[in-house]
Amino acid sequence: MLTTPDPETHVYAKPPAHANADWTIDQDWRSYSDEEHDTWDMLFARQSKMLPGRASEAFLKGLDILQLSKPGIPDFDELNQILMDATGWQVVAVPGLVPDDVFFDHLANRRFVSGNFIRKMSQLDYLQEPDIFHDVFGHVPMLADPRFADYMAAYGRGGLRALKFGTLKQLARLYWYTVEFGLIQEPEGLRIYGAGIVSSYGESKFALDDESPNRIQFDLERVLRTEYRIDDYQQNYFVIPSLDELLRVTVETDFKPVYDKIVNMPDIAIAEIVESDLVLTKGTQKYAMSKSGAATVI
Ligand code: HBI
Ligand code: FE
Repeated sequence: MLTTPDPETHVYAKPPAHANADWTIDQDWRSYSDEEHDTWDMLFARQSKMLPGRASEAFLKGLDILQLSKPGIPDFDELNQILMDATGWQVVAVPGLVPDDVFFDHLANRRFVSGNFIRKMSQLDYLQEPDIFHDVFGHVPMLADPRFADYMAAYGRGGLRALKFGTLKQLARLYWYTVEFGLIQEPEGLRIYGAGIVSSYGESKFALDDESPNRIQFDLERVLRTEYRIDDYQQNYFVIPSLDELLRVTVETDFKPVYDKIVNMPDIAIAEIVESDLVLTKGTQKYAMSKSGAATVI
């Protein structure tokens, strides 16, 4: 029996002893220390200060509806009362990363899994596993939007299908380039909505303002073929024109024919631009090149 997570995937082989069969655990809100609540407050203050004018309207509205500006780590029981009323979603605590099928099953049933731990003050900017700040501050505000709420549930159903088709690698890229690192074109300008961006101090500036990354119009086939990096700021961001359009090209689309079409097409490298791209900003890739020194496609 595995008692430590898989070193590659960080996932346990089966639910830890204190977890339920569906991998959920009690949030145990009362056990957070003052220092842990302070860490949340510090991160919350730092992010919420810079988000007006940067984060999408849906995200800012979600923060407000869910009353996330109340001090301290949110209590899921309270949060869920509001979230349930808004979109039928709830947040459930898990000990860390859960297996793909478990993750998708929760999403398909409108349960968003969140780590119940918070990062240490000494690691405010980088951590390998999603903590409660990333999961709740980053992801949950968008789940208060009815359109995004439908998108995420559909993603869960799509994930279960992708496991059967053997196309998880392709589908995971959709999650990456929308739910985690998506940009949206709003009437007032480009905005961030991806949880990986809105919960990151550095990337919430970089994704909108830096000259390095490419910003490319979202296209489903293109995104499903595009590799991504998990270790640093993205070199590409994909821009959706609206949440309605995201629903139209995903929830209302059968992915099977798309998978069949792209299965024999090559993957697209991280910073590569392809012929069919509608490029909104051609990036310099200066940031990525300064870090690696290696040849990078520009
Ligand atoms: N588990 N807790 C948690 N959070 C995730 O975001 C997550 C996961 N398990 C699997 C998983 N994500 C992947 O399947 C998707 O990103 C594709
Ligand atoms: Fe995430």
